[in-house]
Amino acid sequence: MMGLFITFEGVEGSGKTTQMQLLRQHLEARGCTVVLTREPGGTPIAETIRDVLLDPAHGAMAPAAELLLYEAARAQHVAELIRPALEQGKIVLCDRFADSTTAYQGTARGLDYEALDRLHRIATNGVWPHLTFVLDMAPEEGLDRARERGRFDRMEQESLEFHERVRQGFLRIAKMEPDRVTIVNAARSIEDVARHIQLRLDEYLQARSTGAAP
Ligand code: T5A
Repeated sequence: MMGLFITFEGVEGSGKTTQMQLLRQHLEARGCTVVLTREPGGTPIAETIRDVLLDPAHGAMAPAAELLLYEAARAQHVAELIRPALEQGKIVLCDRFADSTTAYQGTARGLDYEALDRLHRIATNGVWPHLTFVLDMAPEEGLDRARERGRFDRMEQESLEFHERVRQGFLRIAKMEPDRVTIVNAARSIEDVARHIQLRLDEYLQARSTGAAP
């Protein structure tokens, strides 16, 4: 697969969408073809699953049902959009991916990590990010940013303790996979965060050009 797959992770309102748009501009200015997408979602079927997952009226959703719906949306997204784009040599920037399931459904909800890993393998079928940015900040600050947009979705309505566990979940993944996952302090200005991301990407592309990175 010739393309480049970059994912953005972090607590609610940490600035993923903002940073993806800036990185797209940066890459397009260099002549790259960039696809922006998100999870859950990215294709019509997966967006329909997103509506079910995030509807505040679905507070009774069982944790296992939640997990399987996130993975179902991912399986469709990978098959229909991400894999074909990577095979065409494009750069795919994705707002959340399997690390979100590990942090939200694993660390925060307490579902079994091994079961999650098996489901990731089925849903992704070998498609895995080359590079991941975890935008790290205190969850209460991110939720404040998200709140300014209006009504909270079903996940945003979870307790602050839940969102703190999510944050710890992402930090755990970054510790386990330091080559793939970069922690970015997202409490800084938009420009400072963007600069950090661009520097890390340039470093990665340099390593890739010499065969030192996948
Ligand atoms: N989920 C998802 C799971 O539980 N399991 C899974 O497997 C997956 C894939 C998805 C929900 O589903 C959960 C996680 C989520 O709860 P979502 O739409 O992706 O929902 O929700 P968020 O990730 O919270 O997305 P948001 O759009 O709310 O947040 P972003 O994209 O991180 O933040 P952004 O860029 O929209 O910025 C938010 C606000 O802050 C400002 C922006 O202008 C904007 O107003 N901002 C800053 N302000 C000051 N300083 C900065 N540095 C700023 N950066 C951005």
